[in-house]
Amino acid sequence: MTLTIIVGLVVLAAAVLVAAVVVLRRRRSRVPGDGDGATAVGEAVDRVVGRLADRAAAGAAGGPAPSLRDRLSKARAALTGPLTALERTSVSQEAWTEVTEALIRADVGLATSSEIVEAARARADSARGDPTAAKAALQTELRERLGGFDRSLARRSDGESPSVWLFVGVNGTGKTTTIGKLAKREADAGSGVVLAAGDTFRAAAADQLAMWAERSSVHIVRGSAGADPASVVYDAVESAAARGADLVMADTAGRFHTEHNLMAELQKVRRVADKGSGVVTETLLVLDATTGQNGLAQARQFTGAVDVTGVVLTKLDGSAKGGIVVAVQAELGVPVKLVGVGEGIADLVPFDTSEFVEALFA
Ligand SMILES: Nc1nc2c(ncn2[C@@H]2O[C@H](COP(=O)(O)OP(=O)(O)O)[C@@H](O)[C@H]2O)c(=O)[nH]1
Ligand SMILES: [Mg+2]
Repeated sequence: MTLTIIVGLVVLAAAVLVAAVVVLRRRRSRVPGDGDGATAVGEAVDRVVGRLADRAAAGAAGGPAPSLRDRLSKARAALTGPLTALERTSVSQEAWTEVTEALIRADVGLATSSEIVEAARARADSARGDPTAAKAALQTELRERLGGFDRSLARRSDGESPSVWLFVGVNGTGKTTTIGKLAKREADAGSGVVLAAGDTFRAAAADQLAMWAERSSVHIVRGSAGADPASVVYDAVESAAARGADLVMADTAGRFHTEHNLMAELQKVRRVADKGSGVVTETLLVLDATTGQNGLAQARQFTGAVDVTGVVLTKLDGSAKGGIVVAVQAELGVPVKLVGVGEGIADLVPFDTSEFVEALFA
C-alpha cells in the first residue's frame, strides 16, 4: 500500500517535470527571432518580467493583499514616537510641539501643521482627563482637512465617448506605471480602453507603455519616435472613437515645471485632445511622494498650466512623508484621487481619507 503511494508520487513528480520542460521549450520558441539579437533578448526579458508581475498580481488578488497599513509603514513609523506622547491625561506643550515637528517632517507643511495641531489641541482640551482624547482629536482634524473632495475619475456627462484622461508630471514620477495599473483596473471593470503613447521623446517610453497594454489586453496607439505628442494623442482619440472605446489614457513625456516651452507643448496636447471626438475629463498630475515639498512646487506650476483635476501620489510605499497628501490638498485645493503603493499592477488604490488616517496612526 505504502509502496503504491510512493510509486504514484514519483510518477506524478516526473509528469510535472516533463510538462514544465515542454512549456518552457514552447515559450522559448515563441521569442521573436528577427535577426536583431539584442532586441529579441530585450523583448524576451520584458515578457518574462511582465509574466512574473502578472503572476504576482494574480497571487495578490487570490491571497491576502498587503494592506494600505502595511504599505505605509515608513510614514507611520515617522509619527509613532510623537504620537505616543499624546496618550496621557494631560498632554504637555512639549508633546504638542513634537507632534507639530513630526507633521512638518512628514511634509504636511509649516502653516498647515501648526493649524492642525492648534485645532486638535483645542478639541482635546475640551475632553480633558481622557487619555485617548488628544490622539483622537488629531485624527479627527486630519480627517476633516482631507475630506470633502470628489475623488471619482470623471467621464463625459453627455453620454458620448471617448473620455480622455491625461497624465502629466516630471520625469520618473510614475506616469506610465500608473496608466498601466489603471488600464487594467478600468478594463477589468468593463471599459473599452485605448492608451496613447504621448511620450515620444524616447522609443523606450512607448515600449514600456506597450508592455502594460499587452498585460491588460488593451489597444495602444503610438507614433514614431520624435513625433508630435499632440498628434499621437489626437490619433488615439479618433481610434478610440472608431472602435467605440470609452476611455483614452494619454501618457506624456516627463518635463520640469520650469521648462516653459515644454509646458506650452503640454497645453497644446491638452487642447488637441479636446478637439476631435473626445473630451478631456481628467488631467491627472502624477507626483512622487518621496520628493516632498519640491513636489508641491511642481504641482503649482502644472496646475497653472493645464488645469489639473486630480493628483496621483505615487511611491507612498517607500516614503516617510505621507503628509504631502495633506499639503497638496490644503495648498492647491486639488484632491489626491489615487495612491501608488508599489510597482505591481495591483498597487494602485483609490485615496480614502479614513483609511489613510487610520493607516498612519494604527
Ligand atoms: N515603489 C513604487 N515605485 C513606483 C510606483 N509607481 C511607479 N514606480 C516606479 O517608478 C519608476 C518610474 O516610473 P515610470 O512610470 O516609468 O515614470 P514616468 O517617467 O513618470 O512615466 C519605475 O521604476 C516604477 O516602477 C509606486 O507607487 N511605488
Ligand atoms: Mg513614462
